[in-house]
Amino acid sequence: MKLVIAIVHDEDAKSLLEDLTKSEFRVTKLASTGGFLKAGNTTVLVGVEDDEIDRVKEIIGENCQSRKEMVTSPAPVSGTTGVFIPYPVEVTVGGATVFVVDVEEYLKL
Ligand code: 2BA
Repeated sequence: MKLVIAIVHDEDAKSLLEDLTKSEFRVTKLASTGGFLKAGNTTVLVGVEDDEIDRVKEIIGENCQSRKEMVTSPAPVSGTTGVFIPYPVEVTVGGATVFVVDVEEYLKL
């Protein structure tokens, strides 16, 4: 058995959860925050049998788009003043960041 951990954009989470549950996967949604943008994102946990992994990855791919986001980064005004001004930098986020890990035990107690 595997655990799929997918970090996705908040806007993609609703349709992703709908499609996963429609396909009878069991899903947990966690509210999370990206360390770089410090903005909210969604982490989705899916416990699946090994032969279902490809279908889960497919559903994630179908629902998650990449997006351009702006982040403000400080830059020195000059090398010697020590004064920094913020300037916008564009980063590409996602579609989805996906980890697949082995599950040692799956228990319902
Ligand atoms: P954030 O950490 O907020 O990162 C948002 C986007 O900023 C990243 O998109 C990437 O394009 C850029 N970025 C992140 N760290 C950077 C850095 N040190 N220098 C330059 N650019 C950087 P994605 O790579 O698609 O990641 C989206 C979200 O997935 C991340 O949000 C984070 O919450 C998660 N994530 C990505 N890779 C991860 C990893 N190896 N471990 C844990 N979480 C990860």
